[in-house]
Amino acid sequence: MTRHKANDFSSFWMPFTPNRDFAADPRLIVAADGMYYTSHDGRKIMDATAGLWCVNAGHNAPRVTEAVKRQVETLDFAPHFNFGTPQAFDLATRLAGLFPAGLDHVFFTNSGSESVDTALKIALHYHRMRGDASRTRLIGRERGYHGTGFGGISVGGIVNNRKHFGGMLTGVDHLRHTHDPERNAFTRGCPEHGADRAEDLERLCALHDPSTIAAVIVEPMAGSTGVLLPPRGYLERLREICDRHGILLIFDEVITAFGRLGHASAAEHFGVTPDIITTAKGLTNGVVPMGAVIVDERIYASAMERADTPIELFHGYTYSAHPLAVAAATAALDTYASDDLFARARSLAPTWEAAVHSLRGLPHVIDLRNLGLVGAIELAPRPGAPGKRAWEAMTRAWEAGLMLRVTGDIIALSPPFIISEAEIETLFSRLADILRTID
Ligand code: PXG
Repeated sequence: MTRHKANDFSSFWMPFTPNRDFAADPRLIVAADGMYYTSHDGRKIMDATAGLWCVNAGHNAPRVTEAVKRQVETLDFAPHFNFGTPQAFDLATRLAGLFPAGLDHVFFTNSGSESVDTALKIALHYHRMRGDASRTRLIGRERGYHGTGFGGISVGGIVNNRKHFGGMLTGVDHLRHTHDPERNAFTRGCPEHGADRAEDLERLCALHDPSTIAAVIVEPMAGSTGVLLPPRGYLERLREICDRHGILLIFDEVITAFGRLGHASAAEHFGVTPDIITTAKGLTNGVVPMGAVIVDERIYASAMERADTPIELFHGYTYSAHPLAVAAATAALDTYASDDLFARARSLAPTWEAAVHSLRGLPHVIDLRNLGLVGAIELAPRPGAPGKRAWEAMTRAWEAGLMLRVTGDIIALSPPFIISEAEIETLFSRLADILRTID
């Protein structure tokens, strides 16, 4: 006897979704190619968000699809505890070459959340290896998103992601966020005001003493909490203060790595080099789950030289460097390189910026932000119903053939880099129509 019922929407407990409402208005996807999904009712839906900021080369990128097919037939799985695959070493070497000089060693994970936990653990481990075991404090930032592991929610700064889960990491503190619409609304690119917020780190050093602080983790551009761009000079200030006090700087580049800002990394884009970079998402073009943590030479060397056990780092995942993920990542990097997609993102950015800011003056629009191929439209919340207005925009967009992401009353856009100028125009004219019709 089967207990299965078709479309029983309660069996799958959906992530970050109002589960109780979904069945009444399900948005189901059955196929994808290039810039478009196909919905269950056969409609073409433009992907204005590259899935969840991951499908940077567009869906069904031929090299990636082929590589995964080939790989599954050749070597479906191999362990990387005490054994290895040649392709994983090649991929790590290649990744090291893509990130700033000095960031030369790669630890493979399966998601952004795991990359964050891995980076935090490596930071703590580094200080211990150096005999500086009092450095245990981790500093995050308000409105930061670092995934949903206990490490990530502890350094993260989103109240709903934290308040229900008690027992988070202790010894964590937070910088203030940098979002300042009063002074910076409608800025094109990075805002003018707010670099001084980096001085919060000096304040926390004075409060806790730097000798207790292991690492600071920030998203160079905060994506998930509504596209909060770093004020000009802010990241440079953070780097200086970290250097002054021997604190490691971690950039969480789960969203920004692999071309989103027109370069391989935000570190390259901003010209600020952290000690550790966390990645995931675009690493495989979203096709197979994978993350990677890119680590500075000094950190790796301290583990290799000073560990007093044969295993230098007691950390890893069954699926670290999973062959299918390695194949997908290798093919994704091939695609980015041969189609020059980071340069394409860079060259589309001015058109994209003009399109984002063309929405100025439309009903409810209180701020517009852009950087690289990222855009945000912040709407005034409905009195007494925060988030409802943007939610309605998202559901109407789906009906109109457009996939958007919303967080609170902010609409976030992050299309695949293969988007054409004509598609940018279509996207924003559909969006403008929607903004004109919601109340
Ligand atoms: N760090 C950052 C900066 C992220 O953006 C994670 C870590 C966690 O990655 P995983 O792979 O564990 O989910 C993320 C994830 C959105 C959205 O709508 C953003 C993310 C995930 C889902 C939705 O902005 N970012």
